[in-house]
Amino acid sequence: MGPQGRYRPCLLLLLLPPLLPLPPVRAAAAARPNFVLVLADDLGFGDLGSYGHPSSATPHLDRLAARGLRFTDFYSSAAVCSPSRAALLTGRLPVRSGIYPGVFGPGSRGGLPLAEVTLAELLKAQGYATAMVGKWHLGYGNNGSFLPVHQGFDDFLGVPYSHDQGPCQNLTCFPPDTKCFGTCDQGAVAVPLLRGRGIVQQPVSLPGLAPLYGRFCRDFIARCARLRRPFLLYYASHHTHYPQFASREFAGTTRRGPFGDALAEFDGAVGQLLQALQDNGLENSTLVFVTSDNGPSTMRMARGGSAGHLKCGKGTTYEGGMREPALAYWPGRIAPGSFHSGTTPDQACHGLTPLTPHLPPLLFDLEADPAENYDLLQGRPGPEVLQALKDITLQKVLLEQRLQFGESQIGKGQDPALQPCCAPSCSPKPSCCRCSPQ
Ligand code: CSN
Ligand code: MG
Repeated sequence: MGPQGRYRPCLLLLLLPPLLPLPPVRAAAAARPNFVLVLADDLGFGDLGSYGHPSSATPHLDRLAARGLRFTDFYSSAAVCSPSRAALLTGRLPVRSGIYPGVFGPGSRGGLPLAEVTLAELLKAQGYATAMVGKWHLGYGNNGSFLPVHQGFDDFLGVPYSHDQGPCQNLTCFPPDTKCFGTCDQGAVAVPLLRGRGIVQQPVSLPGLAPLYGRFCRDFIARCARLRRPFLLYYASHHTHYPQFASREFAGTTRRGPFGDALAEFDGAVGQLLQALQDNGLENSTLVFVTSDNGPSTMRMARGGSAGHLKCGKGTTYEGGMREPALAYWPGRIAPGSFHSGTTPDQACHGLTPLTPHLPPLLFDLEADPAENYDLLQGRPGPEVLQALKDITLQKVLLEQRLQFGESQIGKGQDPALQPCCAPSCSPKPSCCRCSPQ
């Protein structure tokens, strides 16, 4: 169906173990499985080898797909980052928690309200160890008051928002010395790397991130295994958001250029996570779930990803903006090889085309026309199409009557003084907020 009024499966429900009779020993182990939730950034439906991309090299993800469950119509809850992530962690529609319109910036006053119950808080209450690495993008607040450590995560190593939300023109994105493409946001402080609530690098060394995250995750998994503690590990990669970057190990190694190198580093990181699970004997007691926050940035052309045959991408509610690659892997629980069914930019999502609200909505038959090329309401729609439109419109009205909008957190606006700064009293800001890595 069309851009508005869609109902999406809640990831929380998917995370519940299927109710199968199990022998007693395995039942005990599976009673509190570990969860590794891997979220890519702006990765498109058509970017992985296992989703049909002809030149991507994604062997680790493709192995997950072959040995696990590959979703063919899994949806994110929003076409951009912050609202999608809010929904992923709370199971609630983004408008309920106030994560609209758009995304958080470096000095945003708002954040995911602390009263929201996150997946991490739920599992922590069940005795789980919880950790997050990577991109948060649910608010920084006053001195980090909205960070993951206030939302149920015991530990956090990562970046509070997108890595293009600070100047990047002199940063190295691909070692040894290829600079980042473009200038990113020059009016903001340099993008920091945080541990807990503290700033450990500003600017962050982008090529150093995946190796740092890898070490953090290996240590965390090994520690949980040693303590026999079930865990939630949320790995929110910066790949494949612009500007693309990768460590020395992946720079210049692929057939898809900068995008391909970043994607390869993401794939390699997933491979390392699986290796760590295997090394600690946890593969059969861990659900690994991989998806993306929203569709590819088609405005960046070859430096953004690909939605495959789906229409448009990030920032739009066409299929390319919200239908995501998604893989679930749990040996012994999920049968291998299962799938869940199901580039030039299109004019409708060209950078110069203004975003268009559609009222009445567009109506597509996504089984017959997943590319959303043929609006069923154009021409002379038959009675069953008109009835479908009526039903959907009614459902939308009913939903909106029940739906309580949270106060807009992003609408609270920005205060430059709230931007994270490793030298809080320095001047002039934002350029003085720079400290060497410790
Ligand atoms: S997003 O990308 O954070 O992955 O959604 O880096 O919508 O204005 C989106 N935006 C900066 C971004 C700005 C981003 C916006
Ligand atoms: Mg994103």
